[in-house]
Amino acid sequence: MKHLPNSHRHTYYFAGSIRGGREDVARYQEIIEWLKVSGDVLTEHVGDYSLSLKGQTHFDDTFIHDRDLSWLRQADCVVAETTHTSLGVGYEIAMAATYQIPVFALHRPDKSSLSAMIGGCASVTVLEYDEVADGLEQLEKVMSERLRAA
Ligand code: 6IA
Repeated sequence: MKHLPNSHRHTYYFAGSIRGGREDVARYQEIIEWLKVSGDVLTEHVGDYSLSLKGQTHFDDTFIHDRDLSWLRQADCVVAETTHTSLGVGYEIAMAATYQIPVFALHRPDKSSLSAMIGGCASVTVLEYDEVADGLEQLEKVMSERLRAA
């Protein structure tokens, strides 16, 4: 698997389901590990197995919301795994569109249908995939075209 050139490190915001359900956490972790080679991932906890549905209870929701949005504003792009439906991920994608931050949505069409509000959003590039390696290959291609080196 190729990685983006290391000359410029990007800042990524990874979005994946938490309270929506943690079934895809292993996949989130693989994507995050790949992203970390070419940049900083502000939301590494999304791929953390130990962040269970009852996890991180020492932060209240207002804190989580405000912290995550301030991270989102710092990101060069959002990479979202959208297969497992999550209100929080949908909200993050909408906010990224508002801030004009590009969104790359990895989606497995054989598992779920992507909302038209995401698929039809001009800020979102949908990458349909099945195996993680294939998704990352598409991501690598589209990110090197779309993210300019500083
Ligand atoms: O609606 P969801 O929970 O599935 O939303 C998931 C998305 O919202 C992720 O992409 C995260 O960036 C963000 N998010 C939601 N909850 C949290 C969280 N703690 N910590 C960090 N980011 C979050 C939730 C704790 C809870 C499990 C008790």
